[in-house]
Amino acid sequence: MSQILRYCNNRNLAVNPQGGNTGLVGGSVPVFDEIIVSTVQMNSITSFNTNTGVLICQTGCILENLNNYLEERDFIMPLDLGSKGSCHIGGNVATNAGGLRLLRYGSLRGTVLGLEVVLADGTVLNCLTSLRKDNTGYDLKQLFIGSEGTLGIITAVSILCPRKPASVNVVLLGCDSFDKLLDIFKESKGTLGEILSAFEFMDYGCREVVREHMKLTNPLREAPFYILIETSGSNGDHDQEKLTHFLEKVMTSGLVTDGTIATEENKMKALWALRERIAEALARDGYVHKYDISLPVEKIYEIVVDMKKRLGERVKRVVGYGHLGDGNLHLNIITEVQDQQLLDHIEPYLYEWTAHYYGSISAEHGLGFKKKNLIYFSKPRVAVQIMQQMKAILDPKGILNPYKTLPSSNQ
Ligand code: 2HG
Ligand code: ZN
Repeated sequence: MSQILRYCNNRNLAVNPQGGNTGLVGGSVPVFDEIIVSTVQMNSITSFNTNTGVLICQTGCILENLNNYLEERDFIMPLDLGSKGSCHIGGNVATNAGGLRLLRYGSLRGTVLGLEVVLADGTVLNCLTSLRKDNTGYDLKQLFIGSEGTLGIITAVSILCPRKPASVNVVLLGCDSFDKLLDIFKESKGTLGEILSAFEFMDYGCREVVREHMKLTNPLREAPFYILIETSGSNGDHDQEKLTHFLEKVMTSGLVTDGTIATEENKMKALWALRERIAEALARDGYVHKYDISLPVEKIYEIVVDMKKRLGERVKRVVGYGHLGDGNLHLNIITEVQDQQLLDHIEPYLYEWTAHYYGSISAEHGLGFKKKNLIYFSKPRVAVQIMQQMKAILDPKGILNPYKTLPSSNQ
């Protein structure tokens, strides 16, 4: 990697780092004539320490393979994504991907302990430590987490992995209003406490698309909202007691209309599929406008209702789902064909709305090529200027993933 970058830098050749190519904002695909530098062959595991749970591996390891490797040793990866079967750990880190376990294990900014990165001129920056604590100077690895390959190419990752939970339960609940959904969330935080490992939500439209395009049936009665709750703990009896207490509370108080619980692997997978396969189902439904925003949690469904009203019959479907526990909404708007007039009706209105409530216009997917000019909706000019200065220091010739993440100079 070092030799490739040195060569390209000397000859002013632009490069596009590419992992599993599962990104959703065009960060991993070339725009003009960039050379694709694929990390697919850098896929070996360097070491795993069973005392500390620290895994060190190369950038091109597939997330699911890492998780399988760890499960055999009674550990798991601290992140889980719908695209786990093809995404690479290096791409996950470069995107600062969030996913389904963030609620429990936190973001990669906390779990990544070290990185090895090749800089634009081929210099190898070795910060591949395994320390939990290290306050010697600036934490440079943080610069590369979420930088989408614009400041350097990540070649190896050291990451802190949790123990595989001995007991896992998945619950699917139906509920008839978003306010009640928020009450259930509050209740789950209080009653389930530290065993809560996911709190995902989806609206009725999501149920329809997974049934239509994935042939997956939701076992619950029809309801405007569904909640998928996962608990993970080290003691089955203890978890069961907490879960029963929680379910009793939400059932008797009328917050929940219907529910089902799974403890057996296949049934848990089937419930997870109803949530994990929404994006895939939507892709088969028509032309998809994807939005990935974070907002104060009580606001996140208001924009879906608003958009439904605003767009009316002009669209095929407006759906809302996502990582409620992290205040992260995936708003997807589906039309039969691409329609510029409709897009003008959605944007910048949606981004202005998000900025008004101090939200982020990209919660976990990054800015890539498609959203780079929207950065000012979520960051002040001074912050963007500092980012541009950092880019100029680390990549003075601008060869690394150009046209991505930072706004075009005329913005
Ligand atoms: C998910 O949570 C992914 O399923 C994809 O982040 C979201 O495609 C989307 O809108
Ligand atoms: Zn997501």
